[in-house]
Amino acid sequence: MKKGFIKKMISNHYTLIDQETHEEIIATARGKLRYMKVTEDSSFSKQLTKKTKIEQKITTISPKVGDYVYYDDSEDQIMITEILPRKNDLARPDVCNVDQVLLVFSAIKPDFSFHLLDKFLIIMNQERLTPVIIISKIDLIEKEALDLLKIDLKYYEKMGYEVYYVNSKQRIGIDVLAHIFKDKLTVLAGQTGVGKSTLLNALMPGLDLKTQEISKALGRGKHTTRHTELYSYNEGYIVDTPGFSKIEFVIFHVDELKAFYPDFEELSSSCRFTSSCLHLNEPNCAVKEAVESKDMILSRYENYVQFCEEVKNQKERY
Ligand SMILES: Nc1nc2c(ncn2[C@@H]2O[C@H](COP(=O)(O)OP(=O)(O)OP(=O)(O)O)[C@@H](O)[C@H]2O)c(=O)[nH]1
Ligand SMILES: [Mg+2]
Ligand SMILES: [Zn+2]
Repeated sequence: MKKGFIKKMISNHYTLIDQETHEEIIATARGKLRYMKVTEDSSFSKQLTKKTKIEQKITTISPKVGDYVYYDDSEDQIMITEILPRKNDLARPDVCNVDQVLLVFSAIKPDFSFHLLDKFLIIMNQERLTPVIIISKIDLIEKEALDLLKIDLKYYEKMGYEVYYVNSKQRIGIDVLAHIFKDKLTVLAGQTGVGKSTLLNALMPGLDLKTQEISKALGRGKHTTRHTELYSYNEGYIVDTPGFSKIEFVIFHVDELKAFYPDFEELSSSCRFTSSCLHLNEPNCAVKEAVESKDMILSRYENYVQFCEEVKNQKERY
């Protein structure tokens, strides 16, 4: 049995990269294939209920971009015979076995949002995906405003997240990015118009992906990226993704939320109610103390409080 990696898919035709020869092969798949899930993790922006999670465990699946598969080339038509277990599986973009997600934000147009960053980081932690933070359009923002943004983002760097600043139009800050893609499958994610496709074009001149000129009235781009395809880059693969206008996490209980805050988790051993503290109204809470002493940026905490409210309100609707 030969092993391949799915780079591209058009209806039932799969472009495989043979894992030994690195040759491209076109294969098909017979209906849906059996496969065992390694974890219960599923998706990224797909709406999930607890019920669909359970159902997914027993259903058969079709191969998709990012899959490692076994294939049979003994007949005229090359067939995919088995899908290897996926380490993760995204719905949008429709890829699996993702190694890292580039969270792309523009410094301005649309404005950078800590609310969106914190929400994204919850989802990344929940799905056990590794994020890298990219701030684009640094040429469009006032220097003072950029400096302030950098100071606040230092908080995230201290948490261990990598933050890069780019001006994709003039290819500034692009070369230092190249190494992060090596041997990895990287997905670009971010609001529409933040400059994901422009960044890819800057990394891979000649790729010539469609981008949209900023709509003057809205100050943001229109939806321009539509399909899923892996691009080979620096011994890895990159997926451009259509931007979203809204993204939501799926969390059912307030007490689940704090687990996706590594900085809160680290402090919680110093809270009076060590494991049960929700860092909301409890006395002697180390998280609240960190906000007061300015060791934690205020927005980080305020967004958390707001997300707790959202989870509570969502629960009341069921
Ligand atoms: N000045 C400047 N403009 C940029 C930069 N990056 C992107 N842009 C502009 O921002 C607009 C939107 O960029 P796109 O690359 O199409 O954005 P996108 O994130 O791919 O958008 P969707 O595909 O809709 O999700 C375009 O007009 C780009 O030229 C940058 O670093 N500096
Ligand atoms: Mg795009
Ligand atoms: Zn606490």
